[in-house]
Amino acid sequence: MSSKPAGQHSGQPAGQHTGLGRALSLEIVRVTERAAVAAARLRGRGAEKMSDQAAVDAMRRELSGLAIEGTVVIGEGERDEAPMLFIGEKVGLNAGPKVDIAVDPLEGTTLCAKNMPGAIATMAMADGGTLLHAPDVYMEKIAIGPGYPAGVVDLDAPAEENIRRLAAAKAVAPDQITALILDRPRHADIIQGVRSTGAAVRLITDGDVAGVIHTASPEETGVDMYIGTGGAPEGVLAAAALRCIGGQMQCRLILDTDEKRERARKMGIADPRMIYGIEDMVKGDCLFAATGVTTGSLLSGVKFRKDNVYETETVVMRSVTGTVRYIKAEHRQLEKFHLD
Ligand code: VTB
Repeated sequence: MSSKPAGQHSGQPAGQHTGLGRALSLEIVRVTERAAVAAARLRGRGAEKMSDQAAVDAMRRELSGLAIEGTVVIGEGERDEAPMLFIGEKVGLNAGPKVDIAVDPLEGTTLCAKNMPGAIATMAMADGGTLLHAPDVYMEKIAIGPGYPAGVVDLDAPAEENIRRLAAAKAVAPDQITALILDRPRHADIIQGVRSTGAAVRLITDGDVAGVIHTASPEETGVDMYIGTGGAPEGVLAAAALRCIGGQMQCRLILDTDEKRERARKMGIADPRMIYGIEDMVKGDCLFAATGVTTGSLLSGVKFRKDNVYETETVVMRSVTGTVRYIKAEHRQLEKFHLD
């Protein structure tokens, strides 16, 4: 694992060794913007399924117009359970670079339904065949930001040990460290372990893609570590973001039944106990984008202004250069959103 964006290690001129041209980073911004606006229209309606569906439809419509030969590898589910953006679905104009696509059109459906902070529309795009095909199961995760020597934290070490190691590497006392954790009963031991060192816990109800991204800029977010078990698809998306901005991540799929192990095997996972680093989940160059649906600590949510202008905020990243852009957009041609 490295603490520098992967693309910067390649020694090749930016953008020349990958099908992921610069222009595509603006294209994927459009994709997450559309999904975010569609979902945001349904914020606070208690309508998880409807807002997710609206985001899926919008994302799919926009993806279908891109000059790519795309394959969804992280999507809404298996072909038989998801009519759209299912794993294996081909998207794009079937012209242009072969790419793998990971989508979470509405990450934090509950956050959107309850109009709570932190719902995002997100996707990653990578060179064809380079993204981990992860089944939709749980995944253990630990992530820290850039600038630390490799191996500071260890997925198999107790949480208290990881806090102490990170504090030592940061040259601060453990009580200066904050760990972000999904608020779930399954995390009681981790929360207790972190607090036993004097470190702080910040709890979130949903949204661990953004949670992991928080570790990349601890000065701004106040978050040094992400730890706990969340969805595997969200893990791959978060890994794509860290591949662009740096940091370390270790993950392991929870394949605790024969059925899950078999499903994983069919997706090409030979070792069910494997610990994945960022480069194991995202093997080549990638782009990552997320647009705020509800305002959170990473991004502002969609604003529907009185003067018929919609505002969005998107973060878009490229691994080739490690560039991170925050794009605030004002949309005036509203037909493009296909809202009723
Ligand atoms: C996380 C979180 C998601 O699912 O992955 C979580 O990032 C894990 O699942 O926003 P449980 O809710 O079953 O604990 C979400 O909360 C929803 O997809």
